[in-house]
Amino acid sequence: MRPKICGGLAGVACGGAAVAVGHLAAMAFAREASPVLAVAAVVVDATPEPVKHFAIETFGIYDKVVLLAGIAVILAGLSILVGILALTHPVAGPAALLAMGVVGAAAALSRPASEPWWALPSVAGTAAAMFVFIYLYRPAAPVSEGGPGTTVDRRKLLIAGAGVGAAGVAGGLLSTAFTPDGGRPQVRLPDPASTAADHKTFTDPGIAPFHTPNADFYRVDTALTVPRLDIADYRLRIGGRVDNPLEFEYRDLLDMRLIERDLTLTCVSNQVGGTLVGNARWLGVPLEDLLALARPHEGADQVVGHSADGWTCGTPTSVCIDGRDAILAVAMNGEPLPYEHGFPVRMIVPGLYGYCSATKWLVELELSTFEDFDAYWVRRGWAPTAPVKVSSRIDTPKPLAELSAGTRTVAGVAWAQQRGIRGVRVRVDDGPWTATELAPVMGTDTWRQWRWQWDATPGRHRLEVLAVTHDDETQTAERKDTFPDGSTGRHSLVVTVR
Ligand SMILES: Nc1nc2c(c(=O)[nH]1)N[C@H]1C(S)=C(S)[C@@H](COP(=O)(O)O)O[C@H]1N2
Ligand SMILES: [Mo]
Repeated sequence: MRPKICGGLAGVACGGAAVAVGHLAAMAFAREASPVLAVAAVVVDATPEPVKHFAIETFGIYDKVVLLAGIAVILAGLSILVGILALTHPVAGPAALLAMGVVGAAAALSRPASEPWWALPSVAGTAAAMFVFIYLYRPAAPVSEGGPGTTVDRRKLLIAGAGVGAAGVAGGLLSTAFTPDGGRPQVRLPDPASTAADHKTFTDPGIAPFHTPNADFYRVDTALTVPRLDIADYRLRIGGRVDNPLEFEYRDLLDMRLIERDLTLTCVSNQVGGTLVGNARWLGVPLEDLLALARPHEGADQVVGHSADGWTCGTPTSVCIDGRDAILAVAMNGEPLPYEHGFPVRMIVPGLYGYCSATKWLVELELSTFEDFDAYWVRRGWAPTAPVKVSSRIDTPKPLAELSAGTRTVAGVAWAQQRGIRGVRVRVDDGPWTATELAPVMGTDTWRQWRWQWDATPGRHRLEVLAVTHDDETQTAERKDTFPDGSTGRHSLVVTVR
């Protein structure tokens, strides 16, 4: 093997040791203290809004995987360069490793929930990498190149490679095996004081089911690792501008009046025809009950939700107490909240997009004002609050599908939380609008399934849908981007009939 290749590989072994050992050490305390995850979290928070917007729209739910893969590629590239450089300038190795350690520690310490000892995993990673460096790099025989240089022994490179690989695998296995369950398997859900009515729903193939199964429910958040809170030491604080600050344990919340409701949650980043929307049956404590106990001050017009990972969300106090089913949810579709969807407690407010209403892993409600506090996405230019816009989607047929001529089902869902869907219309090739059949849904806060039997004739056809709300808003055709308060425009697609 050529010396430079050896140098590059040795660099990767040192960088890999730093990452693997740093991550492994973090497993013992707090996963968020892992140097790679902390750096990635800092990148997420520091990314300019247009880039983040692009990432969510391009990679959707895979945005985090793409980010971590990007960081891995950059790290590997730098490690190779430093590894080669260290052959002629040995001091470059320890200097780069030290810099890596400082960056990792600083990133971990900068996280909102950090503790001073969150620097330790980075220190451990750097120490391990230094050890690998000293093991691998030996001063070269003076005859070889002239100046002071180093060489890397191939046999040691193999040993170090195997060692780092094993540490990496062990870290991976350990982090899976030691992921705490937070007591979720032991949760027994109480019966609700009142439950949403059951009604007939459409089950035509291809249409979104009325209740989105938890496993299929979209996930949007800034968390690189899903927080795992433990119900044993869970506390919900209600404070800020209130007469009566409160603290609840998880059990206290389950003992309060619980209501169960079908509510459709929508992301402001959902594009026309997009999938960042889902409907679930949520069980939770009415927010008005909690706020009545805490007694907000006059003028405290914003409820700030704080997540365990430091994310924040601002909701108008008025919508939390205006009689709508705004809740702190503890269960989703009959199960304790899944970890990804905010276990043990999250907020759900019908009618507002998730970024300004749906804090997951909720640990504090702080009564504040819109004047005093900008929540996470508001600081990045999104609207201080945003009601969900009327939307409709064609689920079947799929875009560019090939169908045979005859009677074909065109179907999908439409939503306008808090106002409700009165009608859904479709048209073919800019022809006349036709009313569709609607599933019999009570209430205004869920999406409504619609379907229409189409007499499909051969050729290429464009299908288009629009919804009308109970308060008579007809969905506009005007296309508007999701930033800063949600998209508008009508979903349409082209199919070929044979
Ligand atoms: N803690 C926390 N809660 C959060 C977010 C987040 O990034 N962190 N994202 C919000 C956004 S933008 C949306 S659309 C909803 C999505 O909820 P879901 O992932 O359960 O579908 O959660 C909201 N709650
Ligand atoms: Mo969102």
